[in-house]
Amino acid sequence: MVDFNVTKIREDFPILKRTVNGRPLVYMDNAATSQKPQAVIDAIAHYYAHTNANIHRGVHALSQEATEAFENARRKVQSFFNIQAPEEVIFTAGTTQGINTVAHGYRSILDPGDEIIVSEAEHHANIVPWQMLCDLVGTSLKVIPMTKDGPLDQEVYRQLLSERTKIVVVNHVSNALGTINPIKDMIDRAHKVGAIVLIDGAQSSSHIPTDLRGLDVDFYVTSAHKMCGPTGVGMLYGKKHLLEALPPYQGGGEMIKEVTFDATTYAELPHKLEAGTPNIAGVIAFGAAIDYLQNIGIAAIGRYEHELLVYATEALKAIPGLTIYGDGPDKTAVLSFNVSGVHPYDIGTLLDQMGIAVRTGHHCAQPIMDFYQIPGTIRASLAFYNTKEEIDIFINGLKRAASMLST
Ligand code: C6P
Repeated sequence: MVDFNVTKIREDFPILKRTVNGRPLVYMDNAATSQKPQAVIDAIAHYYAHTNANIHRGVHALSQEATEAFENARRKVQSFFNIQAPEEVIFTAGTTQGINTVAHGYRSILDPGDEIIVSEAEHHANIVPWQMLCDLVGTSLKVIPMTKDGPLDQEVYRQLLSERTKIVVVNHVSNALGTINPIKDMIDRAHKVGAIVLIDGAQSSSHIPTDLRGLDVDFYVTSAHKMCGPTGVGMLYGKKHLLEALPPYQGGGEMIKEVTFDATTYAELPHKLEAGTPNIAGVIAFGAAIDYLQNIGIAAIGRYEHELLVYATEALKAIPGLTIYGDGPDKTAVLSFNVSGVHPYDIGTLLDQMGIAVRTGHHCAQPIMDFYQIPGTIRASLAFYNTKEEIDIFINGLKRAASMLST
């Protein structure tokens, strides 16, 4: 194994000490949400115990301290993703809200006949908002198909791109399969026809170093809770001129310059797109999560998780009747599979009785399931605090579950 002190890292996560159904917890549902280190839990408690006040509003000390902590988190996100200016970081409730903010804004920017390209391997959060936009505006959705082991068909992508293409939306990593898309190349190609690109980074931002300036991407969205941060917080990055042109998704407090009954003018970025009181404690804890991840290093995390992936893949392939979906060469540590003749839900339930947490079903990515003509899969998604020993427990548990269900 690479030099990675997983024993020490595990001590940072209180939940990993608990038992489930009388067994030590083996948590392999990290693509759904990651666990939280003590530093993140402490950041939330510290905020409410010492700093709680509304931000950007008060002259009093608490409000100023809370504002400073909140804006400090924005600078941490900016630096983590190599973003040019702090006002290009918009705090949201998560990836879903980030995508909806952009899709809603483009209602008044696109024209009927314009085209939006999505991929067949998207999470529903990166399909439905664009369908809603198309229904309203009369734009059409073009779909990049998948190939057998998960990668998108880049040849078809090239053919779909034209001067009618206005937006390309694609994930960096598929949540259901773990497939890593060649986003730099896809962004460059889209730019050649004058289209803008939104990348869904929900499944990549804590596994792959992400340099948004280097990628030259137009919009990028992710969720804090996939990055050891709290739920209900996320970030939308946009190039400044694109965010400035984007009509606000929500109206309300703090996003205005002046309100009269004749007309309202909007505040400068980022406030224009952050209506209402935000999740202040959550954003501050997102900053703590970024500090935590940066301290370990995303590149080191990626290398360690890749070793876990190789180890687990080899063990899974030795199980008779087991099919792995998305077994391509470029992937994160997500293992999506089925055991012949057994329903994924039944396996998931038996694994849970052994203290092993995996996700079963369509993973909010039904087009991927349709592609493979299956109702769902069992998905084990690993993180940097998982171990080879846990993989052994999972594989043994899986073999037991499969034999119990097939007799
Ligand atoms: N995927 C999973 O188990 P939110 O819920 O807004 O934080 O993230 C939505 C989302 C968008 N895009 C991708 C690629 C995602 O993986 C997710 C969330 C979880 O796969 C929960 S459905």
